[in-house]
Amino acid sequence: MPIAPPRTLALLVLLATMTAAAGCGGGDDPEAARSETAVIEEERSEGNPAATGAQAPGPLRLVKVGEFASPLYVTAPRGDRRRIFVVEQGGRIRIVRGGRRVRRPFLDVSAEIVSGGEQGLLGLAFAPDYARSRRFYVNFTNRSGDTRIVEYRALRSNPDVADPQSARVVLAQDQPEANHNGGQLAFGPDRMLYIGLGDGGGGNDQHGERGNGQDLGSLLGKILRIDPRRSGAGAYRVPRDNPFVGRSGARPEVFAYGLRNPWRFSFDRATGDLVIGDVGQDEVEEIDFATLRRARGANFGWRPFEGVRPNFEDEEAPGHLAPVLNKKHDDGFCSITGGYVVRDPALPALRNQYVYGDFCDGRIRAARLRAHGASDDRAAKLPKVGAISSFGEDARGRVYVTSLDGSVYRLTQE
Ligand SMILES: [Ca+2]
Repeated sequence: MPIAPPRTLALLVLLATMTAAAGCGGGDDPEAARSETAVIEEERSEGNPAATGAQAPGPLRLVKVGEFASPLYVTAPRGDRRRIFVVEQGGRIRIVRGGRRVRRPFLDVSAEIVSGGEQGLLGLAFAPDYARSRRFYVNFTNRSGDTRIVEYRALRSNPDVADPQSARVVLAQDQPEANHNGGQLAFGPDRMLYIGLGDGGGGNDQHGERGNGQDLGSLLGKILRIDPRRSGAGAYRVPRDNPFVGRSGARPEVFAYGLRNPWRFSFDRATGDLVIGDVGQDEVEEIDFATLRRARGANFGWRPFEGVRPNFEDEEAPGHLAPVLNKKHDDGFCSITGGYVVRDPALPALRNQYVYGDFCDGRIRAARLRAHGASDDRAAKLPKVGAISSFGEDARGRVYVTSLDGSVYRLTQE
């Protein structure tokens, strides 16, 4: 790895190499996922047990889902209540169905990527119409270390297997350094694909005239918004209502800017609000929060600001939004891992709160987020998890946490 600034996700490299590949469980289940319509009805029928007169919920717990090789994400297609998909940094996506891992990986791109440190298979998102189209998207660093967003389709004949022949590169972005690749992919409530890209790496956003974060002409240091479907000769479409469409010198794909390394971001499944965990440099880790409307075209401040700390005294970040949470390295934080606003009715102790973590701190934290700040920020009453690499949500809104050491847990309260 070339220049690795201290205390970033570069820490992952050590752990990644230490993590042995996990053994395989059996238990393939021939039953396919149920239809989206049936699922939504079922979901509505599940109330909060406390509100429906059931027994008061017990303490929060972590239930182990399984052991994986450097897991760093969990997600599921909309409406698929039976399966979760676990992303392994080395290039495999594993399915867990009904608590059991499906033996064969859903996808294996390990031969096409470079992995370790902040590189590897970093993100996965299923298209909103996945049940019909079987389209999904991955974000990885290819063998040259450059970012690729690639579309695949699951086999029509087997919903547990992706068709390697269906690969189609949607977006390519060169990476000047091995670190700060971003990695998150997520479809927003508007059914558009949002892509997180770091500032290009090195220290102090050193590439470009004034760095990349504040440069609207670069895709680096941004969250992008595209419709990833092919359009004529184009590999994707730029939505006409993107904030910088038509602005001279700006890339029309840009949705929000001024980001250092937005490793994980999410949309609140109830409100559509955008929450970003932007990894800090030497002093401050930050959580950014905005309604989707406010986030459109927003400047999140990097590199002039690291959290609320001025990083370049002579530079400005016009109109930038300050983070709602600033976590200092002096307090044991080193690399923030953005999470989810919990909407799982079976988690009353955390419901409507944002759960997140930090790679070094190791505690699962919770806070209530509002546009101008956060409250009740605290460590949740849960065991510590080493090397928190990500959080995830399944189709029911159940929340997961992944440790780069191998474990994947689901948060429960029973
Ligand atoms: Ca910021």
